[in-house]
Amino acid sequence: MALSDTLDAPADTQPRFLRALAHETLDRPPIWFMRQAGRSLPEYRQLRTRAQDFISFCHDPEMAAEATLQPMRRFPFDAAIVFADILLIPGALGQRVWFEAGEGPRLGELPSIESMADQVEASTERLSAIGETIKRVRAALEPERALIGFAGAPWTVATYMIEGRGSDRVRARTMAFAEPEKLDALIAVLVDATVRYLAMQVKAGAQALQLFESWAELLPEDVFERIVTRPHAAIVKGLRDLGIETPIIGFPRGAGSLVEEYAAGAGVQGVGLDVQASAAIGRRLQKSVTIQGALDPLLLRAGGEALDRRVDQLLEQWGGGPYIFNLGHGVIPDTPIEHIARVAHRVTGR
Ligand code: 1CP
Repeated sequence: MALSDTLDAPADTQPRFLRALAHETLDRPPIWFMRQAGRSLPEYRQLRTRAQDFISFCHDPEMAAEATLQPMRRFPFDAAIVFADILLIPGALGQRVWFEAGEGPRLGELPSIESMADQVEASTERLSAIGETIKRVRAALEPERALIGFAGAPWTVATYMIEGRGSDRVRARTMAFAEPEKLDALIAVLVDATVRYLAMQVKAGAQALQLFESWAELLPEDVFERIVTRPHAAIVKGLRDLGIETPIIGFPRGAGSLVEEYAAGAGVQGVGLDVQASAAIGRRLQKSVTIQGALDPLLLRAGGEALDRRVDQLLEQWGGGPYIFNLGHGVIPDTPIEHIARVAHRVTGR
């Protein structure tokens, strides 16, 4: 093929998912689900028994690539998300991280900011297995399906580092007021580590990136601006300064009406909406960004006619603009697989 053919290649040979992120309105939106890998799939639970623990699973490219691909074999999703976890960065910065069976993540004592700042460069090296996973998945995935890399957003990752576990985040939110300099310094280290980690993922083959800000709720406007919007903008700028033009989705879950300020300030191309986002707020955002969301995972689990009606409603209310069909949070572990397949079929016709 002549080079001119490549240059003239029509934009619609791009994966549907990337076209939507480039702010195109399509005949049907692309679809993927947060937490689509693992959890609800029996083949995942089977694979999981082979790993010593969850963290080792994430650092094993063969197993992690398999877990990434499992939902792609079952469902007509337009994008895969690399199998990893937002808590790998704290581990790579020298904080102990482990998972208590049946309970969730646990983190050891928070290292000093200085010691973590010293380990930023090494942290990316310690996460190189995730790059290897990305290479394997990209080689195995059909070209019309995109591969998403991700990281936890600094504030959300900081909440786990400060609290030592999943929690109501009262200590972390108190720190935002009582020790703002300390929290800002921790977030600055995380911004730096995250830029390098995401750049490594892009180099390995990630075609889009998502920042999971799972705990953007309950923050006053000025604090939200300081610890959510600004660090996201710093990550976007850090990547752009490295010459990386990969589209980025920010998902500030629980931001409520502040999602509009977020979309205006973070510099992201896509904004993930949670289950509470109104049709109107989504339509306003679509003028400047691609929106993603926002089916309730509980409704996905419940199924039935109410699920079909809500899928149709989402397609109707947002399908006329740049839109990626997704959940408003992750797939719940005991969600019937038939419900996932049913929604994917309703959206894609496949
Ligand atoms: O034993 C197991 O199988 C562990 C379950 C599990 C899985 C499959 C955890 C533990 N993490 C993951 C993978 C994971 N985590 C992915 C992979 C790709 C996919 O989406 O399919 C992703 C994107 C994440 C991101 C993640 N981890 C978030 C952000 C999204 C969200 O759900 O809000 C968060 C908050 C975590 C922390 C975490 N990891 C695991 C658990 C149980 C938790 C939540 C802890 C809590 O309740 O606070």
